[in-house]
Amino acid sequence: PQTIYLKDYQVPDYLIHTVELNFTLDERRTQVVSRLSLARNPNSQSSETALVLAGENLKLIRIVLNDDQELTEADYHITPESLIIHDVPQQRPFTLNIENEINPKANTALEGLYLSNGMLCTQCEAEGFRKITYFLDRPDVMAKFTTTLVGDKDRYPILLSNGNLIAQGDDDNNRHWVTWEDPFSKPCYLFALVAGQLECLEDSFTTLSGRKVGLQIFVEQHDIDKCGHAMQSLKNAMAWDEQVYGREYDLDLYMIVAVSHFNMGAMENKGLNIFNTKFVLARPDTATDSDYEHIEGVIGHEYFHNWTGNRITCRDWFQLSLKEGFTVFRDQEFSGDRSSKAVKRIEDVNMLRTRQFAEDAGPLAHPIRPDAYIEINNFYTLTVYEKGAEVVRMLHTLLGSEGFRKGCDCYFQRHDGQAVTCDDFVSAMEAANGRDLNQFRRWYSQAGTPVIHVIENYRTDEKTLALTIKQHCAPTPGQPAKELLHIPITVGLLDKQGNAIPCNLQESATGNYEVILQLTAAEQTFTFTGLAEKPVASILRNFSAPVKLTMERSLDELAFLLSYDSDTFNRWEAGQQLVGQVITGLIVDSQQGRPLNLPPIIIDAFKRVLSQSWEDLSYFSLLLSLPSEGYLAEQMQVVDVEAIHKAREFVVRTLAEQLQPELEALYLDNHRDESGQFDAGAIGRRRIKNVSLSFLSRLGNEKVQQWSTQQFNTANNMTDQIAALANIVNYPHPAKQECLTLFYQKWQQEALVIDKWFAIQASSPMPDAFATVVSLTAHPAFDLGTPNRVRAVIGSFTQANSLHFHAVNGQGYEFLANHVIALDILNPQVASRMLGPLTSWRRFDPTRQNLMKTQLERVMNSPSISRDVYEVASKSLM
Ligand code: HT7
Ligand code: ZN
Repeated sequence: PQTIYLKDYQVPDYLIHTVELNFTLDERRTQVVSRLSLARNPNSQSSETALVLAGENLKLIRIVLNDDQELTEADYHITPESLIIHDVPQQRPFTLNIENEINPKANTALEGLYLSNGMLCTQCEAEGFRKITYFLDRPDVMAKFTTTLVGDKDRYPILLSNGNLIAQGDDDNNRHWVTWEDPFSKPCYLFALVAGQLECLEDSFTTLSGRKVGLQIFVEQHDIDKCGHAMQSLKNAMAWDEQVYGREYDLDLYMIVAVSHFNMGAMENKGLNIFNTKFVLARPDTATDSDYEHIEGVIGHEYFHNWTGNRITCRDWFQLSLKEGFTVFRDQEFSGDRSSKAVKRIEDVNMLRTRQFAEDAGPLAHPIRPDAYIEINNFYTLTVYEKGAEVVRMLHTLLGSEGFRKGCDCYFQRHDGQAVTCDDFVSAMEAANGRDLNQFRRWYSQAGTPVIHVIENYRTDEKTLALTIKQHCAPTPGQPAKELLHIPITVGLLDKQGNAIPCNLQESATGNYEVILQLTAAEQTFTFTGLAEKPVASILRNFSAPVKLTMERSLDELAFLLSYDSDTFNRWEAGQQLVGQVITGLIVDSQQGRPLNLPPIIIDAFKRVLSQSWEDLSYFSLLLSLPSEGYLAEQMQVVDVEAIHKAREFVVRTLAEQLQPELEALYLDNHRDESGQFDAGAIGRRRIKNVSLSFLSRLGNEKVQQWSTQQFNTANNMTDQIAALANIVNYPHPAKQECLTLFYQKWQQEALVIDKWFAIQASSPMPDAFATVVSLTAHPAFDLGTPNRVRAVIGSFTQANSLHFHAVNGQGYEFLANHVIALDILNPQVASRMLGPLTSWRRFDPTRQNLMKTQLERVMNSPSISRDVYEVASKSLM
């Protein structure tokens, strides 16, 4: 397979001004007629005059040039990936009418036009449009689209595409047609069509300038009672973007369609978002509080793309983080404003540190703006999205809210209607703020997670605290030497009583209680003055940069910060460090066969947290949660899944034993039926109650088992029901099979709830987990063709069940390889994502390394492997 390089970027040789599409819809034989108005790009750098259109799996029927010249086979050449027309007008605009056929039913890759539960829908990002018709399928070719859909009235009563509905009518043979016109120029990856039997929830939103926008959410009939939250989320997002960024919606209609077969979360097609049902459908009894929050986040994300992605798009796919990093930053802030800023930040950092840091330290590490790819679908990564968002967040930190907003305004004003680069974004920030961000730009080109090492030196005689900070970044594939980065490090100081004290730097005594240190050199010393006693420094507040912070901290100092730090992120982080250090010690004890003991400082710290009264109960529940097994694995040189599990479980169980009365009281005090209430208080009470139940479930006592069964049987909301079921499945419980059967019977018509049923069993630490997973893949409701189901079973087992996936007999690895090979034939995109857990083989002991490599090689050598899977497997073996 061919590698594409950023350095080879050239402007398109031809531009497309308008596109008129006509679809005659049919499950097996959809006819596509496309009329393109084209012209040679005056800025083309190439002497090549042939017109090369991208196209895959298309049956070409005819091509007509300028309405009168039907091309013959001598005039063009077809390859598996393109249509090359040898001779087209160079000096004046011309038209091409192309007619082709496609087979949506055979499209199991879910890219292009495909079938989901009888509904026809499209997914064109990144390069799916070329599976619909021949086109200049690249984001810097922006055109105005008019789309006519013709279909059977019974089968396809609803016919949707981008923009505004401008005409409709009836045809013969019980068919009807609708024409949609999108007034905005767009790249073809934002094209969408949907046709099917759909119900619609309607509402409206009046913009700041007084325009009324129609809002429509389309779903399958049985889901119409689960759209209310998505609609409210959309209205919240529209209002937020006006308030925070001054951005209004620009069409008269905003449509969202929920489909059950979808490769990712959702897609921001102009005016016609297509969503995975998982991020639309919610009813208190079917969706958890976290589901509700994710729905609001994803609805916001896709809505925010209208400005950051659609109005201003990417010049090429290397610039993906321009729209994704920025839009994730926007959705994170939106979610933080809607719920708890503290909790949202911790959740985001948790995910970054466990999953993105691992990606950045592995064989597939790449900068947020990659410089080469084989298959672009493999670059919708945590690095491009989540680290990309952290880079935008650092700009926000460095420039301040106002400066950042000025930079955004400048970016929107300069580039509206254009396809631009990450560099253009940074330039707008520079121009609006009079700042030089040249060193900062390296964040876009450099892979790997920098390590920041801090050494403190307090001088009683001078009343100063000097922080010497070093930065270092280990080599990553293709980048042996790293450049120095510009890193904002937010710092606060606490006195012995835990009060904040002014941070007066030697060179600028501002008297502020917080300061942003600008680390730009390999080593820099920052000296704080006027400190009569040694303060406790709170460093990297709010996780101000995506780095690993190392410094010597005693357990006492961490316990102090856990009690007093006013920065909610660092307060939680101190608790994580405190417990993390202890678990790390216990892992070694376990490996060396020593008895495990929990130091009293941990129990005291938890007691203190438990004894305080907390307004934000979701935050409280995070303070009580231990670092995950994934995070602990990240801290180890050689990952030992068994020792991690054993040590962590020992700590949870001991805490449950030592704090049983407090945890029981917490459970009982917060156990009430507030189903249907989604205010912070009700959500927080459910969280804290279920965290307590999870601790107590480790004790295996009958009383707690009964609490779980009772909660399971009586819960009127999915948060409580699934939390109870998780405890019943994850720890020995006499009613396990009965509860699983009851749950399945109750929810078998609700695919998203059944996904939870699969996922819980696949991620269980119980000894029979592997046998269970194997039997789940033979369950009648398991289907390799449904990505949500694949993620629920195979994804949960391989990504959320390290203990069993990494069983030393290698059966987990073989299981994954078998499924990736089978899945690759149907859906390469999802297959390649599923392969991820095998790529981290270097992190394990030699036995496991060999077993994992053997399976990766087997995948690599399987016949007709896709480009997607080949790229991941081959790069991880290099
Ligand atoms: N921009 C969207 C990306 C996406 C996608 C990419 C590849 C294959 C399928 C896909 N579905 C959606 C989603 C987003 O980031 O908003
Ligand atoms: Zn996005």
